[in-house]
Amino acid sequence: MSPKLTSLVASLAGAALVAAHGHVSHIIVNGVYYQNYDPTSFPYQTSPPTVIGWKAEDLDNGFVEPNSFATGDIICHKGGLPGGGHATVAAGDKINIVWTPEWPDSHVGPVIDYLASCNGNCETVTKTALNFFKIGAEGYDSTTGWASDRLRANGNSWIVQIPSDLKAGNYVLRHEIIALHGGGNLNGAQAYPQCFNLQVTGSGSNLPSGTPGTSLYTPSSAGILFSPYVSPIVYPIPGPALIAGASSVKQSTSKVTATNLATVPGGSTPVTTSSAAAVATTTSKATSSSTSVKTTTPAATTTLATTTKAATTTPAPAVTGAVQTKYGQCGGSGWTGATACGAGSACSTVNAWYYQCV
Ligand SMILES: [Cu+2]
Repeated sequence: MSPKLTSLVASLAGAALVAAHGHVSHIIVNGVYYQNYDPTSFPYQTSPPTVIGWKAEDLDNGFVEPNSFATGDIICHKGGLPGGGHATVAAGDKINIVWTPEWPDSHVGPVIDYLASCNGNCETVTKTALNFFKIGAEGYDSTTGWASDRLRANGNSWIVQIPSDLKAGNYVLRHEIIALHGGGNLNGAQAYPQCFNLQVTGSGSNLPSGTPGTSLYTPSSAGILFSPYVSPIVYPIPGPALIAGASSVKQSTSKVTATNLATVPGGSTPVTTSSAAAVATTTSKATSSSTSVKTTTPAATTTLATTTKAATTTPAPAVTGAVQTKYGQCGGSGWTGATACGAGSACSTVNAWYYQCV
């Protein structure tokens, strides 16, 4: 191609490398809302809430690059550390995973879900000891497009189902979008892994074997080194095979009827707030007719947690006065984090969803 076109492509690729987009805001299990770790605001808080989501150092809502796929960062995002609590779900339950801010339509790619047994409490697990098995994977469909398109169309959220025959125990749910807009180049794909601690109940006995997070993908894996701009699109979803018996889940959204805090190991029943308050905190669309949301209220709604953290936590608004670091996000649709940039950088509009300190 001409030198001019080459430099245009190079600058577009450069923009794609720094433009980064999103994290999971919360999950909904049988109508109950659980807040996730917010990488863009919790680091600025002196005592952030205890949540089921793993702590991660993606202040810029960023991604893990393929050159890091053999490092611990790919397991549960950059600098990932276990969440301080967990949510309880039953085998067979569907979990609605809700992303924010709005996932950009340019960031096309697969949506993949894994579980890994913690062999004990997930809150204290060593992430490199986790072996992940794939319970859901969607890539490209010639009729409906990319899984990321379907996620966007589904209220920016995704439904995953816990296998109904899964052995009871503690598991890390690893949910991931891989954005392929730069995937035609080596190290151009972007992985956005998000992890949550779950206590799964039930009478099943299935515990599939798994793969360490650092062995899921390489920079040149089929489906990682992949251009989404070449027709026809025949996309191989990367990573290990789906477990036996995994079924595709019809996407839908979930209505929030209550909010729970994370349960800490050995802890008491978490606080359940009133339905009205819970509904006010979510942007989820109403339940579609195909969703089977149990209407039972979580047990012991009047029992307050005895931990002091539980008593003082509320979903945190953006910290006013927070200053974003260079190359971090400073605005865009849905953005609730810092809008000021530190000395030496200024907030620049990349697109409607993403302003960046440059
Ligand atoms: Cu991005």
